[in-house]
Amino acid sequence: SAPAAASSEPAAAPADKKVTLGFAQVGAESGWRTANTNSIKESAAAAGYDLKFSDAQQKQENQIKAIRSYIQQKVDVIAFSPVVESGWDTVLKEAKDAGIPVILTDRAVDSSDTSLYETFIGSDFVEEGRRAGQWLVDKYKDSAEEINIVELQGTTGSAPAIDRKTGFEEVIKSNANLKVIASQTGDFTRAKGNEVMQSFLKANKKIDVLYAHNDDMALGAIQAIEAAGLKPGEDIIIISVDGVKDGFIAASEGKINFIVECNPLLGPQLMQAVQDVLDGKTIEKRIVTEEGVFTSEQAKAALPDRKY
Ligand code: GZL
Repeated sequence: SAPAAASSEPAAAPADKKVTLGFAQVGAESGWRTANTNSIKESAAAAGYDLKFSDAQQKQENQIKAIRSYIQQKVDVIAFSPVVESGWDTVLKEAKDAGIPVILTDRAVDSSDTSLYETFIGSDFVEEGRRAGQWLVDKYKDSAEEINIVELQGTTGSAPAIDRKTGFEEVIKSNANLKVIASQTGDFTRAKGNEVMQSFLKANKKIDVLYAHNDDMALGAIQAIEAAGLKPGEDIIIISVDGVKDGFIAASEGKINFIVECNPLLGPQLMQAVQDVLDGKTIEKRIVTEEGVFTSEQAKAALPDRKY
């Protein structure tokens, strides 16, 4: 019988294998996170990498599952933004044993074994907290009034929530009149920020300042403040962190008084780190992202140029 028709074409030489990057994202909880995800996806495409991407809906067990699936798929590099600081050693050891390098972006882990990851690319959240506190200390430096502060913390156990609180408290303790009278997590979301701010307003008759660990919680709190018949930015001074578009718009309207920028555009630095790791280069264990601060007036001026 005639042999099966062989392909007339010579077998194509396997295209040199594309770099595969497995990224386990925190979730889609905030405008910052959306901008961060977009930066990672665009940068991976620009680098010609095959990106495998997962959204953990802010649950650590989902991130761990995603990392395990990347190990099974034998990706070249794993990167992720740890939703909380603790509980990563086991899965990171599995990646190490599988010979897959890991890069941390955005948030840190508290592992004492720093051989479990190649580098951590992200902001200095303690410094962000200090910058928030310093603006408040400067604002009230000549005042003898007792200033009641309420704080909307980020996700419990996350590096930004822990560190932004630490940095803020470190600076405001220089003025005994600046008192944090209530502090609770709003989980970095607008809905929770609104809900917790409502409870703050019910429980405290005098609130002078809100310190929100991100713009989304500040924007949720603004809804609650306005629903209570108060003027955000006037009756209650608002300091926020991130600097996403909606945060800048609120600041340009005078509803947020001071924004500490937290840069989400980590994609380019991540892809460079991926390439350096694959090229066998040694890279800095810690890569700090550049970012600034903006008063309402500065936010208004900068708004047209903002990329996210
Ligand atoms: C900070 C990042 C935080 C943002 C929030 O680097 O981890 O998570 O400040 C986001 O908006 O939800």
